Amino acid sequence: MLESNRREGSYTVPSEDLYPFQWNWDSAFIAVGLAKERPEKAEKELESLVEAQWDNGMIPQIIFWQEAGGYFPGPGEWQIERDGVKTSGITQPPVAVHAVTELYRETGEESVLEKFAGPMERYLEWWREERSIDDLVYVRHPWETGMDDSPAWEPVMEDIEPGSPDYEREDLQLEDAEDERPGDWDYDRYVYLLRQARENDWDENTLRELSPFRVADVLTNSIFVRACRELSYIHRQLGNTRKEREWRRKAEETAEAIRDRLWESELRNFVSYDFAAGRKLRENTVAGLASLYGGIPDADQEEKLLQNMEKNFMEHRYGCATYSGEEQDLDRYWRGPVWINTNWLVSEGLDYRGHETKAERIREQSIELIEENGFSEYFNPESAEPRGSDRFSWTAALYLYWLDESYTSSSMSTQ
Ligand code: 9WN
Repeated sequence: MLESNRREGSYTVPSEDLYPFQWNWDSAFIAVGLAKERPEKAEKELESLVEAQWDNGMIPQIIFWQEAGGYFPGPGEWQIERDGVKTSGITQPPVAVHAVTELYRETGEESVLEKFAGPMERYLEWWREERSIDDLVYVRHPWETGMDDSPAWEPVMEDIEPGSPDYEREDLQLEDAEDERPGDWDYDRYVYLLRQARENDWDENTLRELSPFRVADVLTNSIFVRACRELSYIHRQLGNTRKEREWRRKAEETAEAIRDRLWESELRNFVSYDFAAGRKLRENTVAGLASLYGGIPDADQEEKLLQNMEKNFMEHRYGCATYSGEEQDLDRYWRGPVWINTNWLVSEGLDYRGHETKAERIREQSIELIEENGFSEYFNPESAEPRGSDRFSWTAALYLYWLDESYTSSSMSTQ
């Protein structure tokens, strides 16, 4: 399946029917999954991501290498072409840095580190320079979080008056899309934010003041911290002691900001912060559990986070649900279903912090879900029924990662 989703021998589309281009964090998860068995393909996957990096260091969310129908918003809507490459004008969480170290650990090839150290450093610098406020990184579109219709974004989206933008969705052609995909209410606002940024030439200085969506997403921040740690590890391997220390310090600065400012004791979870309105977005989502992946929580927070996880996210037949709360809908996108990439982040995080049994349970449940129901985009946690696209690349790639019997957590080397 991964072979048939690969294009031009270099990158893999998330799925043929729904997402016919290259996506940023999808490629990173795919490279993680391919690193052991097909390292040369994992390397190509990352090379094509880096080839589309903007001059300012941003790696785009979508790269339109080839024309393809069936997806909105396509290149015509974004209207961006740089050095002959068409892309979207936003990014996604920087999982790619970890994919590089994963590939290095599997191959032992120092050339991998030499090739990617520069682009990954420029990417993380971009986050720090263009997208951070007081040590927290922020996103300016729900698509940048990867968890597009998370109930956490609702208060921010409610404050947006999108008018009646003219556009046509393409995703509704998928069977049952109305029950599974985000609604038109969300799409009107997605399009509004896209067009506002386009009208302002994607200028981060302007958008930092103007965009109504400026959110320190806890998932992106946790992944950013982990990425800084992985970059520090890259520098250590390359003998750059000064940079090794510098990136470890940067990781710690953001980790501390998350601990101090994003903890929500009533929920026993970390939450996101809305810079535009100056408020916490108090929803209990898997994004907060992924703080484990960044090694964020202090001992007390970690104990409470694990209690919350057991009670509210592992209560179904299959864990982890992506959301627990009033808006829960076990069939709809990021509002409850199990997703394999967030399961990977949480299980890696649990391993990282020494909770191997809990990590193993998530892996086993994920493998069972996939073996019984296919490589779906997401799954209903109770009925296990497949949802979304049914040939979804990161589901297959992370399955390969887990299947490998010699599986060992990669996380220890970065501590
Ligand atoms: C917008 C590609 C992407 C994932 C995201 C997932 C979904 C896109 C969409 O698909 O988002 O980026 O159109 O719904 O939410 O996490 O990267 O698989």
